[in-house]
Amino acid sequence: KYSTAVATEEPIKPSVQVEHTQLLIDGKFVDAASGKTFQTVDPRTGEVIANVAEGNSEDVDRAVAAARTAFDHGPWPKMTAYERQRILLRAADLIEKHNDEIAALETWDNGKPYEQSANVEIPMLVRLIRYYAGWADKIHGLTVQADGPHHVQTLHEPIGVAGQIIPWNFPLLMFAWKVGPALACGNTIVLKTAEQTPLSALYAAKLFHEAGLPPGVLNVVSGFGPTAGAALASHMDVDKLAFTGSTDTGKVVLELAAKSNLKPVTLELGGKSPFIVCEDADVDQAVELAHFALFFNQGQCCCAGSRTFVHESVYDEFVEKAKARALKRSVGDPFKGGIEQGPQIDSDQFEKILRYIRSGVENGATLETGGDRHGNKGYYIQPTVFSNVKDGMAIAKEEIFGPVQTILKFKDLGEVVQRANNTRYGLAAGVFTQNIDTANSLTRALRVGTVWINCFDTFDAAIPFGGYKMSGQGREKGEYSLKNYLQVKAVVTSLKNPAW
Ligand code: TXE
Repeated sequence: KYSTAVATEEPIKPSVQVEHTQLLIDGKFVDAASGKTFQTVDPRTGEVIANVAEGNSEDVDRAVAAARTAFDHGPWPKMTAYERQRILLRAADLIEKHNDEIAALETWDNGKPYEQSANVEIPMLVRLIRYYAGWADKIHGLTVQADGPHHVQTLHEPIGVAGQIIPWNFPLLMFAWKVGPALACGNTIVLKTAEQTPLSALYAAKLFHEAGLPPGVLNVVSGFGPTAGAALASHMDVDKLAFTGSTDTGKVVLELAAKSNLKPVTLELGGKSPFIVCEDADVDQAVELAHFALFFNQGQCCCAGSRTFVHESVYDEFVEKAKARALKRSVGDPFKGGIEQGPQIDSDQFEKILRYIRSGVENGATLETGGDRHGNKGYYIQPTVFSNVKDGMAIAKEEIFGPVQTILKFKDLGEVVQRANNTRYGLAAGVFTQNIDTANSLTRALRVGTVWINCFDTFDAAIPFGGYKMSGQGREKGEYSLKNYLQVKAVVTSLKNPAW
């Protein structure tokens, strides 16, 4: 049924060893204070890859203390911007040099196709670090025209110790989105990785140290959310928190930040992004793009085009072609060439997705293809397509975060705008049309942080990303991200001889 079905074959052995499983605190790899470890698992098989040090609040305290010292006593924030820039550029070079090992670790721990890790994601990480290195020596304030005999200027200063909590779907890209701007601005960092994917960030962070990053500037703590994550969010000595993950956990960390020291928080949360195929769209292109928008990264994207709205005039043709495309999707061992889809991240996500598929069937959506696990080992799921989906169904309202495409029918643009916006989320949208007026009108009407027109998932270091409504607060990437990591100090100097 599938062009490649290797989920039941012996998994390919990754071409990399796991070198780092300890916490990275103050420039050194150390065990957790409790001595505890947890298992990180290969999603292809459910087998253990490595035992990793399990950080808890005591380790977060140690890491924050190291970051505090590195911030308060330098040299990092006080270095010249040019020196900081050079260290970031060297780190990017080292990551590029180790591209294939890092990609192999990422695929092993996460399950995403190796070709995607090696040819897309690690190069994007390198690009992003170079982009922010470029900003390091271009951060400056303003001179301000104020009333009265005063000379007024603003200084843009690093905010201090940044706490960063990242998810498992793009472990290294989320690492880069967080550490790139924070380091460029001269902050120090304690970053907590997701418990499902602790390995690649430890490797990358080590390379930052090899590039000359002073000890204590970038600390990486592996561990669980309610322990290590909560300790970071509520820490009194953390000056800023950046979080990517679920909307529910976003609410928790915002509350922890508010209840502790009111640290500012940026949040990048879930989504249920509409992908709108208008009646004048090129159907073949739209099918391919909608397929990519949903199935990319096993469907585990916060901005996945997870509500495919198709105009009634092309609906039947679209559904037939979307089904045919899903049937052609190659599913299997992500280390194998030509594989488009690997396993889901873990058994929790695997079960959650299968529950949503069952609910779609029970609620009367038409299961066009897929609907079950793929193979009999690991967390693989068949590419699944539902048609005749109605707005009220759970599969149309909630974030499935898996390879399940839901196709809905619409009649006119006013209606589709209203339905597309009728969600608590507002992360992204895709618009597929050849009419510039339709594209512009839809873009203005959609309440989302990104609109992709005749493209989807176009990410670039310079393009800001973030959500409206319950998809988040603040923006990452681009110039916008810098302001998350800067304080503004107004400096007012009295002028003795204003008449001159
Ligand atoms: O997310 P969590 P989970 C969505 C997606 C997925 C669902 C659940 O729908 O199915 O969330 O995934 C840390 N204090 N997204 O459970 O809990 C946790 O350790 C502090 C969308 O993995 O949000 C991890 O590092 N931290 C998303 C991070 O939060 C806590 C990507 C994310 O985990 C914590 C991932 C706590 N109390 C899932 N509890 C996206 N926006 O891309 C957990 N964490």
